[in-house]
Amino acid sequence: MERTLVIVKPDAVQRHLIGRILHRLERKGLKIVALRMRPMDESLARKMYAEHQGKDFYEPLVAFVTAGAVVAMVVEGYDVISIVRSMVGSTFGPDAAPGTIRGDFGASRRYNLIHASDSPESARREIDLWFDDEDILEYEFLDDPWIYAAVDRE
Ligand code: 3AN
Repeated sequence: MERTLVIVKPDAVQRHLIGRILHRLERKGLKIVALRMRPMDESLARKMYAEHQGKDFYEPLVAFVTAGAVVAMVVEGYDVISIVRSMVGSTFGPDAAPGTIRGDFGASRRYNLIHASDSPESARREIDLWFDDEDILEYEFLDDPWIYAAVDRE
């Protein structure tokens, strides 16, 4: 079982898309195991995007993600990192395939609605930045046995 960090970014919060994004994750069968709304303060933003420091878009990126409230969550499931990345789509809406979150809701090359961890290492690092261990819940869905077959759990 894997976990990933998802952030509904300030543009998506302002555009009333929190519910629609949560709904897509839920109807896919993924489990939200931690959820909080908060501002992304500057030091957290700089830690999140440390790998992009020095690039021309780094300062505008920090300004964008710190511009308003965000919703951060830990999402759990088998292969969840790659499943959520494929649901999110390419980095910017104009290139993202229809059917993906960015493809369906975004038209900007800066405001891109959502973040999702891109690897198990990033997921661990990013989840630790946003949540304490005791904020992450463990629970079962009654329909878990119908979301994943035995082969999915290997
Ligand atoms: P993704 O979110 O698709 O994984 P990354 O990890 O390459 O994208 O980049 C992290 C964030 O940096 C993106 N979500 C986006 O907001 C921003 N970013 C990446 N490339 C650019 C760019 N060329 N111009 C502006 N912002 C960018």
